[in-house]
Amino acid sequence: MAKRRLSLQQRRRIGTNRERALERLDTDNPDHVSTERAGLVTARYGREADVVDPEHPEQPRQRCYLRTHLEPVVGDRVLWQSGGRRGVITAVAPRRSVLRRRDNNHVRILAANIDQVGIVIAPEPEPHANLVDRFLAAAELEGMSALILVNKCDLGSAAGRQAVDAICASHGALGYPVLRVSAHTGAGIDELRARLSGQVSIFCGQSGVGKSSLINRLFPGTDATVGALSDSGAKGRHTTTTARFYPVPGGAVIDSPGIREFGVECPDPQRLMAGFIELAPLAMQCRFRDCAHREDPGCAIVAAILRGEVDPRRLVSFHQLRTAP
Ligand SMILES: Nc1nc2c(ncn2[C@@H]2O[C@H](COP(=O)(O)OP(=O)(O)OP(=O)(O)O)[C@@H](O)[C@H]2O)c(=O)[nH]1
Ligand SMILES: [Mg+2]
Ligand SMILES: [Zn+2]
Repeated sequence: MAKRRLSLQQRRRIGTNRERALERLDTDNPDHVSTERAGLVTARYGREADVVDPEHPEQPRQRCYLRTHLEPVVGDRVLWQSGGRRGVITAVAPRRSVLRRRDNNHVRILAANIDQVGIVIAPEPEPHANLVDRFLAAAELEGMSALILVNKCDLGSAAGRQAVDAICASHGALGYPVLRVSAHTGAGIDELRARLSGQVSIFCGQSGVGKSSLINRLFPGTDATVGALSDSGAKGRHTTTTARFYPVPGGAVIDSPGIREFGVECPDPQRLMAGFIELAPLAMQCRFRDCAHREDPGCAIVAAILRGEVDPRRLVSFHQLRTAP
C-alpha cells in the first residue's frame, strides 16, 4: 500500500495542532473539558481504540476512531473528543517507555508507559531462556523493571521443570525477582497482586504460559479469554490477540498476546549490551574497544565464562539478539 504523501505545509499544520492539543493535556482549563479530554488507551483494534478516564479507569470504556497519522497503543495517554457512538483520539502524549515487538520483520510498539515487565514462564510450554533474556534486555533498555513469574507451579512433574529451575537459578542470581505462582490453585497470587499495585505492568511471554489465566485469577470477575494448549504441543496457539489493560489500585496490568519471536529494536550494539546487566560492566574491561565478545583475545566476558562466573547462555542470547533480523 502506497503511503499518502503530505505537503510540508500539511505536516506543519498537523505538528502545530498536535502541540496545541498536547499542551492542553497538562491544563485543566474547564473550557476544553467539554470538547477534548484526557484519556488512557486500554486496547487497540485496527484504526480504533478504547479509552478510559485516567482518573477513573474502572469506568466504562469509550471506543474511538483515530485521527489520521496517530498510532496510539495500550498505555498511551491521549486526548479525545466524544461524538456520537464513537469518539475520536486527537493527540498522543510523549511516551516514557515503550515495549516493541517484531512481527514478520516489522517492528511495532506493543504498549507504552510501562513501569514493570512481568515475564511469565511455565514448565508447559517449555521455556526458552533466550526469550526471557530478550524481554529482560528490552526492560533494561527502556528503564522498566522486570519480574520473572513462574506460573503453573502446581505442575510438579512437567517436562519443562528443569528448564524453569535453570532460569530461576541463573536469573534470580542476577537480582531479578522470581515469583512462583499458579493461576489454577491461587498460590502466590496475593504476593503478585501486592507487587502490581501502584504501577503499570505488562504480562509477556510465550503463548499458553497462562498470562490471561493469571489476569482472571488476579481480578475475579474479569474474563480474559483463556485457551487450551493446542495438540501441536508445546507451541500452543495464540488465544489473546491484542493487548488489554486492566486497572489495579494506582496502576494497571496489561495482558499481551503470546509471543514466539521477540525482537528488541536496537541497531547499536553498545546499547544492546546495556540490556545485559552482568555483561555490560565486563564488556568495559575487554582489551579491545571493538571486542566482538567471541574469540577475541582479552575478552573479559569470555574470561568470566571460563571462570564459571557468568552463565554462557546469556552471551549466546546477546549474540542472537544482536544478529536478529
Ligand atoms: N496447570 C495449570 N494450568 C494453567 C495454569 N494457568 C493457566 N493454565 C492453562 O494454560 C492454558 C493457557 O492459558 P492462557 O491463560 O490462555 O495462556 P496465555 O499465556 O494467555 O496464552 P496466549 O493468550 O495465547 O498468549 C490454559 O489451558 C490454562 O487453563 C496454572 O496455573 N496451572
Ligand atoms: Mg492470553
Ligand atoms: Zn569482549
